[in-house]
Amino acid sequence: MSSSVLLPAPRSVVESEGSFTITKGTRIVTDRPELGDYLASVLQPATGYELTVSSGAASEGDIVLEINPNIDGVEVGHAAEAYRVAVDRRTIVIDAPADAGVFAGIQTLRQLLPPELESRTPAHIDWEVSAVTIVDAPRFAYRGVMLDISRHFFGVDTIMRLIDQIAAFKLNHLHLHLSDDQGWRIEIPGWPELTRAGAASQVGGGNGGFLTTADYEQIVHYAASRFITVVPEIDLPGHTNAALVAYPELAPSGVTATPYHGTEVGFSTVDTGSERVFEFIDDVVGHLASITPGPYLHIGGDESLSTQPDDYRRFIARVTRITAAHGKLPIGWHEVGSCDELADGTIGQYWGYVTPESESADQARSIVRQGGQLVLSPANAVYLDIMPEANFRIGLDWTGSSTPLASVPDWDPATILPGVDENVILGIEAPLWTETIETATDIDTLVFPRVLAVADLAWTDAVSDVVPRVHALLPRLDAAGIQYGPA
Ligand code: TNX
Repeated sequence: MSSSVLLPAPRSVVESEGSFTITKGTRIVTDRPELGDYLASVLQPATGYELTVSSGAASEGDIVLEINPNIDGVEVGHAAEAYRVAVDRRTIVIDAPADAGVFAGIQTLRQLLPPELESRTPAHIDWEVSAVTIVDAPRFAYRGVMLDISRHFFGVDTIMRLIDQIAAFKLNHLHLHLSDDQGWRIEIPGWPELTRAGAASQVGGGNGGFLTTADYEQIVHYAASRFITVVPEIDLPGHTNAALVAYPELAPSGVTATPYHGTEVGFSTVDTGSERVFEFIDDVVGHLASITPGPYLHIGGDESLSTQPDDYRRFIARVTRITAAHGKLPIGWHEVGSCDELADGTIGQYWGYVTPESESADQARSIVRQGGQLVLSPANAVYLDIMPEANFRIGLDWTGSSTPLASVPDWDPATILPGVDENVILGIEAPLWTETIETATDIDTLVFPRVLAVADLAWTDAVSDVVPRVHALLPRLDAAGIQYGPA
């Protein structure tokens, strides 16, 4: 058997003689039943096998999943996700210091099997894995995708599908952009108009929608089962037209908001001088914090062009404190770095260009100077809503050109921002803004295959040959039924 394409590329791959074949008699042996059941569920549709998951002693013919504090062989970076996969003629053993690592190892095992594994219907082939030992760990702790469910609304099923798709490539954060000018998409107790008037429409004037608390909890729970942390965002103080439609009292005096179905930015702001606005924010942040197990809560802060700069800085200082008071680490788009009184540890999300322009790099450095880390989302490299080729049927091109697959990894996270060292870079996130995205197929088309290059860049130390490796994975995406865009 030829060696498999692995993406992200692992740290160390040592091939040896022979192979292991998964049959209907293969057992999954583990003390971690949830991980065992998960592996069985990954293998079931295409193999047709209902593999037994049991605990106790392993023997020849078994797939073993186990926690092992000492996997050695390579230096293991972010140890929580480090893992080893060892395949020989007798067994497949996936071991790791923590469950997240076992899960990552399961994703590697998937890619060691034929691409037909990803099909929903049985394929009558040999499920053979060549003998190999892989030891691996990620470069960055935060490897994310953002989905904007405000410009166009997407519900639980579409979001869970995206979770499964990205988990397969070891992405571990899903940022949900839950509010913007066009729609407020999350239920908040005590503020019913947010999801009545505020969620009634979307870009183009369609029906909109919102997540109930139960929907959100279902998403968070499903994401956790895939070792993905959900990062909720409420965009403030701009990008708030939908909230102002719902509660006119939150608007600056003299401003009357009306429902907005277009795609301009920068025209809305809450009244940053109103105590009622801070009560509102305390309720919103408090509720989101209470239903979000992950450590982060994103407060937006981008493109607040209708907020006076002094007001903006005071506002951001206070909102980061409110967020911290509810036990969450605030994240803000890099503009929050214009404030020099950020709550401790506030994280910045850099969305400037690969070659920084205007104040974007200074604002990012200000966040680092105040003790925060950065998530990197350079718009002309990893914005998934930017067209993959000129004049594409969907997507934007405000970055000045399209972003083909080859451009996605064509930058160095360690040097993109002069004066910002790798040790303050928490990770990389690829946002999908949805001004032009209306269906789950549109999501597939803009996310894939480019997100694979993001996943590789965020995990792998020495990125190389991403484009041919992505091409080699396309049969796997086909088998999974992913309607990917230009490769
Ligand atoms: C800029 S990126 C925005 C969004 C738009 C996006 C379109 C950022 C923090 N703000 O409001 O949807 O461009 O690419």
